[in-house]
Amino acid sequence: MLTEINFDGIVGPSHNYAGLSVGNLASTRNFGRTSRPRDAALQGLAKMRLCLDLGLAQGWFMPQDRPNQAWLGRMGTDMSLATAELRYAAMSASSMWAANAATVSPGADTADGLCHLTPANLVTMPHRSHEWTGTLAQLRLAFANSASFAVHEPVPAPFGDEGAANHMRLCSAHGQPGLEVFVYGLQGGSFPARQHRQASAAVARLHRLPAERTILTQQSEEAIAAGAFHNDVVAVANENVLFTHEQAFADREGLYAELREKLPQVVILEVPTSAVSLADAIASYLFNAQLVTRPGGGMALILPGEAKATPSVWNWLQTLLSGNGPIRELHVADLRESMANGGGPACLRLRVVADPATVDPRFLASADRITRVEEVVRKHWPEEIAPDDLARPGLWNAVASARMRLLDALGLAEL
Ligand code: SUG
Repeated sequence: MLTEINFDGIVGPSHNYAGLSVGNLASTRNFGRTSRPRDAALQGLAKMRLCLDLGLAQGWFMPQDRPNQAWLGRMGTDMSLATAELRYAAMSASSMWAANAATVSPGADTADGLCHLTPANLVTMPHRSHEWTGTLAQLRLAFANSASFAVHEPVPAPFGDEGAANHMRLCSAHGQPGLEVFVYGLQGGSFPARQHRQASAAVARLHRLPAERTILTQQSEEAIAAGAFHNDVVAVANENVLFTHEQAFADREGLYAELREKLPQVVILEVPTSAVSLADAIASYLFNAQLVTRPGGGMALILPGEAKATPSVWNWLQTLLSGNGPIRELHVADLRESMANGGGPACLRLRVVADPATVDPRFLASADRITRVEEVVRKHWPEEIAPDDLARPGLWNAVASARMRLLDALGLAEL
């Protein structure tokens, strides 16, 4: 049966705060803090359990091999000789943010009926630019069924592609044909615009999307300049609902009109700046909630604790619930370790509409399998990583072997 499966990145054992993402305010502000990889991974797993309890289908991706020695080797260096900058990049656990793993177009949208996946090249940020090889390897395993899936290579540099974080799908129901909206950036004040228009257009072509159901729209410059380094920090879509900040898009009226014309049943829930400023939206990650449809109908928002702690946001959400609209429930997840690097609930997951029976079962989660992963994490993930630890060979080895324990537990050692 076709269903939306959320694949979360399991937080890797090298999770740390190296301040690597310019334009991502949390990453910059928390540079130098001591991280808690074990807690980070357990928080992510607890969110997956919450999603299962809500009746949703849940999958996962494995942490990547860190430090990435092969990548350093291609630059003629290694962990002992590399500059701190390269060492940090080689140790990053950033593949946890699976919304940046790939762009996904379900078979209902594509000309050949296959579900197409293109790994994001993530070329704008050095620490993320070497994720795609590990991502492609996992996509090729998880979605090896060629009667259902087509897995592409990433769009070539220099056209930056950040994957599903800059892509939204609107439809009447997950299994029905949808409108695919690609959000690119042109400018962001002093911050980089990471999603290139050419990359969005290339993914739409690779995925064989019909032009009349594909929309390319620009993210507003103010949003990027205020710290919305991806569109999914200021907007999220699910089925026929677009939940967005007033200042998310450069041409909001034009976009809304096109959506209404092409999908008359669209519901646009716009949060005005007068109720929630861009600064509060970005600090709370209100729009980085997972907006999901419960199996019995009705939508729920899975929000980070920071949304509850931000009065303007929490007040606005109470008004939303009392209004009898499509969003009926709020659930709050503690993701503070990921949030401190700018990664909320929606960053941690990649949505794939597919029949779970067509996916490699090693990438599908259940309550029991989550328990097994928690055991590995409790035993092998470092409790803390301070910035100086990143230069310690003992940590490099501990991180690589912790990951192997996880892969062994899930029968994925071939990765
Ligand atoms: O690319 N943070 C990630 C957060 C990604 C969030 N994803 C979505 N919005 N979909 C990023 O900026 C910080 C790593 C560090 O600073 O060490 C980082 O990469």
